[in-house]
Amino acid sequence: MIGRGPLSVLLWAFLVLTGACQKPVELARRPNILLILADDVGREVLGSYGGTSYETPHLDHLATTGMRFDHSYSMPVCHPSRITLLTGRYPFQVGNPEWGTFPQTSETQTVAHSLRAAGYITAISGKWQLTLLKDDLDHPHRLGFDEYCLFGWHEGPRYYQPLIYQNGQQRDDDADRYGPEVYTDFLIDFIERNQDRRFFAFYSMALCHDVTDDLETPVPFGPRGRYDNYAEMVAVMDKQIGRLVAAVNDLGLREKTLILFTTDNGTAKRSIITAEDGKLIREDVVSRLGEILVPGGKTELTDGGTRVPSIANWTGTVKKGALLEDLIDFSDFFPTLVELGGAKLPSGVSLPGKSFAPGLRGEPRVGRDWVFAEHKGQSWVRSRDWKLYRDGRLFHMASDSQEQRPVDAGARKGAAEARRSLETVLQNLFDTQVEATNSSPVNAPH
Ligand SMILES: [Ca+2]
Repeated sequence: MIGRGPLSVLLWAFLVLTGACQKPVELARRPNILLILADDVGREVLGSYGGTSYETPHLDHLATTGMRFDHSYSMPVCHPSRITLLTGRYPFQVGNPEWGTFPQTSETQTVAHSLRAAGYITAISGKWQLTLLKDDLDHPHRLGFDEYCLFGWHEGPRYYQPLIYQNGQQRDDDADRYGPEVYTDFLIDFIERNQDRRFFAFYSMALCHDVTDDLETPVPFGPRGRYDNYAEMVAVMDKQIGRLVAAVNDLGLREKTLILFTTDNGTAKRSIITAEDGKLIREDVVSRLGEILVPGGKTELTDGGTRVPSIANWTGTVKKGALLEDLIDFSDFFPTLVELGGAKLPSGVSLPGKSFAPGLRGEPRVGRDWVFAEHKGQSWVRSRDWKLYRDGRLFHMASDSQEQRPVDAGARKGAAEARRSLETVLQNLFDTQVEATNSSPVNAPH
């Protein structure tokens, strides 16, 4: 027992500050982490978010037996979301890496490295997009993943007759296989092999992004004689997630495993459906929220592009049917996983995100009253109700979620105060970033 003298007070303060008092308990409760990142899936797609165009039973079950996030924000396109997720920093803070690249200085500072250093075995399956793997097959390993199974992004097909690299080699047994089955099989095998260890399994889904559009010859059709349409891809996305969850169930690991689902940006506006004479044909993607028609919002900095569905499910820890109203953006995943994994943040860098682990436990979260997104040099910060673009446009999102009417200071109660507050956030963000270079994001395929 600690006494009451000055030295004891100092000892107590030391133990609290270093986390030593709580460490044994927290270490024992460190979960496996199954992070599922779908591609091009907006809120309106999921039944649990009110979507009525598609059936998403497995995701809806994760939501009803876990927690939905109401204010979860990604970047509006694939690559910057992945940069932010893995580095914990916004793209402009790591030098605005060009499309399909990863900043070399951050290679050893990813969330995968942090979890590995804390004893986790790590794997990623599906989409990489951070280099052309044919030129650098060690890249996922260098970024902290012990194992990988990833399609050759912009090198070949990701769905039918896929081109897939696995742990440093190109697979040669996939000619008759369907990519998403391969990616899921790999991750299930990884989880089964490591069921007695703590694992970080990152399912970076190919679905529901359409086929690649920059190869000389269009990639192969599936059995339908065309490419799968968006609804068909949503169905397979949900099915593959169901397979993964069933595997975790079968191993009896649900109470030891946090399942986190999110998506890298909103639904695509159009999706490639076929190819005629070598020319790709696209169709619009429009979904329903009951009577409301919702066009895909990918590439836009609007809610349609950035306000994404997110679900946390952790049997025995996350309350069933809960709704998390905390503001969350992609920079928050890094500190969250670090906290839950008993890991450490990388030294020498400042991360903008805050852990939402308290929210998962039903506890109040401290320190985050804004989120950020950027795309092609434009950016915004927002609270729940207000959104300020760096070009000065202010929107009252609570009453104008479609951003139809910029608000002038004084035109609405609270507008001037919101503008001042968010301007300060923007100023601090851009003043404190130290690594930005003059390079700009490039306009490239996703
Ligand atoms: Ca995407």
